[in-house]
Amino acid sequence: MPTRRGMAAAAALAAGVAVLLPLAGPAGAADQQAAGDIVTYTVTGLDSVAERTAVARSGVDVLSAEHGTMTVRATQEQAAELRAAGHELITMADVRKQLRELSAAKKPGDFPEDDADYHNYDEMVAEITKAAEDHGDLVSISSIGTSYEGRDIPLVKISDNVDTDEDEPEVLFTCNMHAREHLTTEMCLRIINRYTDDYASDEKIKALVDTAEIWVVPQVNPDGIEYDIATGEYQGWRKSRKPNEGSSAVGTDINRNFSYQWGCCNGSSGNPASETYRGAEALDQPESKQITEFVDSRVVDGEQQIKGHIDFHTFSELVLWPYGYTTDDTDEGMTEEEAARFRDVGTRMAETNGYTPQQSSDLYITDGDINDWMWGEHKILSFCFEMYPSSGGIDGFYPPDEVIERETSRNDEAVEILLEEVGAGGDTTG
Ligand code: LU0
Ligand code: CA
Ligand code: CA
Ligand code: CA
Ligand code: ZN
Repeated sequence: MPTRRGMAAAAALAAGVAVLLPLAGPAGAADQQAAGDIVTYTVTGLDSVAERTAVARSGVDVLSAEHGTMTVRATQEQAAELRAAGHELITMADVRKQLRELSAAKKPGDFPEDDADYHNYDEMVAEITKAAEDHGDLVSISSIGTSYEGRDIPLVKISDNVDTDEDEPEVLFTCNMHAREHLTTEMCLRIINRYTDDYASDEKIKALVDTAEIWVVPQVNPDGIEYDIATGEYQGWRKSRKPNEGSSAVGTDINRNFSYQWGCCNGSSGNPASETYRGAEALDQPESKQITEFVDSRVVDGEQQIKGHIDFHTFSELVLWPYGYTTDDTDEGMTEEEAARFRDVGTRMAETNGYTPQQSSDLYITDGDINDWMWGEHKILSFCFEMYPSSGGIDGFYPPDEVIERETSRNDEAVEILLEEVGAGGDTTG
């Protein structure tokens, strides 16, 4: 446990006494470390939510948090404060070396040859275009709008009678909102391919597709994704690519930019240099705004048609549900029954993929995230899946492409459970 002095130091940090130094140049983890300003550490011995939240609120950038450890990026001052608070910090001076090793034979604008099975933006577009060509009766492609840099953000719909808005439960899957979480694009592509390629041969898939309307956004943040792979070396990039007025720091954390309880609760940062920067105002990022507008547009005759949602992230192997902004199980718009349903569905999904199920704020407090908005605004059963691996440093965002098949198929059953939970499938035992 932190000392009393340590707790006071953590409280001071939470109050915003420490200021993140502006990042010089492209804010990849490696560059920051080279500049000597910000260093990646693993903080151990964080056994309680209060301790993890105190670390998250200290202004450091949380890379991951699981089972009593957090991987963070901190200034020297922040590191000193955390040490004074009684925490053990392990330096990760080899992060730059790791990124270099992970980037072996990397061509600008694409994944390293070793990781060629990952889909960049153009390859993602080609893959969904092929699905639509192969299964014109089941797939239609539109766009939720364009990213800051002007890329289309494709939206894929899968259903029988796909060009008709049928009276069926609708489900939404979103992927790769955080740029470096490339495994999630593969997750959305798997869902698209599975629910189309297997339609003719798998009765259960057919029943689900026939009785639901499945929406998929494989890349919420195409600008960030392309930036992360733009050079010969991975950038460790997380945020959008929209510049910030009055700051040299680029980008906003799209998953802190949604409008439900935006910026309410110290679960995001007001500093543009922070990895969890919430933006100057809610929905000032085209990516979050257009997701919001699409979901709003699914209110038909006063009823939200989308009943279930999973936003895929990496990493930590977790199934998370709202609210993120409060550690309370129930709050405005979340009754005990509703919280119990989240826990029940989340736990059942987690039993199939081996992830740890928990309320989002058990990880750390977040405000302005997509799941809180989906539920708080629209009562959509909305989960965040943190995919493989269960732990790691910066390398956790760049698993080799050999794991794609195993780690995406790992969620097949969980996806089915969500579809069935909202009423798709009916009696499929026959
Ligand atoms: O946005 C995040 O911080 C997520 C977790 C929340 C959805 C609760 N973790 S991530 O950034 O490491 N993918
Ligand atoms: Ca490989
Ligand atoms: Ca249909
Ligand atoms: Ca419909
Ligand atoms: Zn993420």
